[in-house]
Amino acid sequence: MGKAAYYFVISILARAIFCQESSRVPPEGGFLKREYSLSKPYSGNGMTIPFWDFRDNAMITNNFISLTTNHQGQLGSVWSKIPCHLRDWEIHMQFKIFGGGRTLAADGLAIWYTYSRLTPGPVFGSRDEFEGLGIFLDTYKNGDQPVTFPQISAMVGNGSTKYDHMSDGQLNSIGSCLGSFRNKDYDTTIAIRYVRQRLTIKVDIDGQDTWRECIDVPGVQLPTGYFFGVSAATGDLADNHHLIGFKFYELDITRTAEEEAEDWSTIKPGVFGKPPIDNRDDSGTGDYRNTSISGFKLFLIIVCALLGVGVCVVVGVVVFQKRQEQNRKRFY
Ligand SMILES: *[C@@H]1O[C@H](CO)[C@@H](O)[C@H](O)[C@H]1NC(C)=O
Ligand SMILES: [Ca+2]
Repeated sequence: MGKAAYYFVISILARAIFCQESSRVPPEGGFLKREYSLSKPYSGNGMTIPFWDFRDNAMITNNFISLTTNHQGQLGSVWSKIPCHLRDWEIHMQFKIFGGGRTLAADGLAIWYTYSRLTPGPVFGSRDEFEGLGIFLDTYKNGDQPVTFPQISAMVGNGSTKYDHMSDGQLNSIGSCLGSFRNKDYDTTIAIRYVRQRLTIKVDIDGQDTWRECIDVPGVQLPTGYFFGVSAATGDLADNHHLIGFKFYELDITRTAEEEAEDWSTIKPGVFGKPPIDNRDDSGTGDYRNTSISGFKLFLIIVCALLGVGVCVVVGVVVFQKRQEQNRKRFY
């Protein structure tokens, strides 16, 4: 068996034993919705993409959507045409951000779920004072926080709060983590899960094919009826910002009849009892700090490990017995 195949098998076994979720599979109970998704090939029918609009420097090629190229002062965006009326969803977005600068690059990419769409502006190529959710893959450190970059952060805007460039969004952030997603020669993917008003952001940026948690915030209020968008911008420094795929999954969540009857289209975007959650590692070692493992997760991991060991023991016993039987047969 080749080395690569060997590692592949080991990684599958490790995932099975520790119950890790592969980043390549759809979320459990997820149903892909084409009207909010983007997948290659893109240029099958000329310069349009079904269900999406794009503008400014955004360019469609066969295998990706280029939001900006590695040139100064660019911005580009794509926006879903149909407002989303689903309450629970998960998005897996595959992207590629790369350029000549090893560490110096700008500005980054944003993923939006907002009231307005197709409005260019200063926040990663899109408008400020937005209403809804913005998730920022920020590659340039404007502020002087003692941390390394790139950074992933999230903000819920109410239509009048501004994105604070001087603190790289920290002022109004609901969570952030560090993650080096630039200049990778493997796939980089981000997952955004919104279930029962809990926002969870996970990333697969290490080429491991597994998710790592970045942000997890309960009480995030987002109305239905907003639009999805992805935008990017360059400044004095530049980078290529490529969107490879955007898979939107509707999640089937059981609710009481009462909950079903609630009107979610009129909710004001905001976060309950918002303590800004800082998920970064300020000591600067490594570029990523996973959230500490919760008691329940630890319990699950132990159960899974025990199950894995149990399976091995059972297989071992069966093999041993078979051997014994064969030996016995040989002796008679
Ligand atoms: C939005 O939030 C800011 C800061 O919390 C507040 O000052 C402002 O009045 C809010 N605006 C709206 C329209 O709710
Ligand atoms: Ca920045």
